[in-house]
Amino acid sequence: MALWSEERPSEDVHRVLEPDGSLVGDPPDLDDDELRELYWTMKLTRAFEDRALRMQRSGEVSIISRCRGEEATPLGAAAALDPGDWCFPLYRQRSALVYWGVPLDRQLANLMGAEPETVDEHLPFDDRPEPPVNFSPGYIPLGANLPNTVGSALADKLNDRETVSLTFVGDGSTSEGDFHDALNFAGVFEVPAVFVCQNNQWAISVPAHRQTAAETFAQKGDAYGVPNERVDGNDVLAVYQTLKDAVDRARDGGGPTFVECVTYRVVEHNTADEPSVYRDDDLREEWLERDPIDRFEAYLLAEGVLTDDEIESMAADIDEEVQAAVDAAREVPRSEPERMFDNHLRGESWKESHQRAELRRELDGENPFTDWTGEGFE
Ligand SMILES: Cc1ncc(C[n+]2csc(CCOP(=O)(O)OP(=O)(O)O)c2C)c(N)n1
Ligand SMILES: [Mg+2]
Repeated sequence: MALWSEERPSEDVHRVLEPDGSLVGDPPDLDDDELRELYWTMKLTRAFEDRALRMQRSGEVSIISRCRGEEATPLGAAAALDPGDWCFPLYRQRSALVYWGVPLDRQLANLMGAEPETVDEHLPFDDRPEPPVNFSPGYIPLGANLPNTVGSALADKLNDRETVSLTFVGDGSTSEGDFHDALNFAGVFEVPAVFVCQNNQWAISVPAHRQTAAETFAQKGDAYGVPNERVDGNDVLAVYQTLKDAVDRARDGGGPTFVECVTYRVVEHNTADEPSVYRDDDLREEWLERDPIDRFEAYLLAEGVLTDDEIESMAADIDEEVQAAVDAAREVPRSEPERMFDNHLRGESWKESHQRAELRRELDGENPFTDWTGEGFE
């Protein structure tokens, strides 16, 4: 039987902090400022995403997939990178972007439907630094990022560059062919790539135990000769520690690593999803007790790295930063709704013509459901 039955998460993971914040392993070598930065990043990411969710509910943001409750995984992984490295995120790794300084206003303008060129024009990097890690745009087609990451790593290897390419894959996306192609190629050619499986135990409505009959996702690396690890994905110190080793090894010519970070999707898949339709809340309640921010906060307070007063003043600064991003993003013009039909395949299928006609009617103030004329539908 799979290790994570639907009922209980597996405990077979590398961990530095227990869910209550007590230390169970040797912590990584990070100074107080670095620890505070990790904490700040998780808090800022959560506040930003919660605000974006509210903006989605009021119609300003079209859709968002939050990493709420999973922040430690993308963050711990991204923090292991060095300036000049490459990161290929999906749609649920916001804490990685926040850590490396991808500006919140630009991220929000993107969620609000502004096109990249418009964002560049209205929120340029003129008087602020560009992120020192190279981020690809977020990938939506599942698995497509993985061969691209291997290509990036191979290019660096062939050019004798000491840069590392790091990417993410969801538990569900390990069922894509691209995942297997990428790990196989990475293993054979020993490229400097690091693959992080953000196992949040759900692929929309499909639970992990229906996704694979393997005992762990990590062991999939064995089939390709890729060293693999399994980590508590809600323990930012354990994630960082494991990924730092993997990134350092890749940089030193040691080849790729596959790391499974076990976490849980405590929220909806995205704002078009309603999880109560396909799962009950019992397990979610348990995972809320393992929250990555609460755990890290308890540790930092106990170690004297943070005080309650500092946490309070951070919260005020975070509110201000998020509000400033909202104000700036609201100034960026949205793209024309019909732009969504551009750059699709070659030409336009009848489905797209139909949808375009429907959209036009809606923009003209008609209700496409009740005022259907059949016009534009050949
Ligand atoms: C190739 C492809 N097939 C299907 C989809 C639709 N889709 C979007 S997210 C998703 C589930 C992905 O689950 P997982 O890989 O576990 O990532 P998570 O959303 O849980 O982070 C699906 C099926 C897609 N975006 N791309
Ligand atoms: Mg998943």
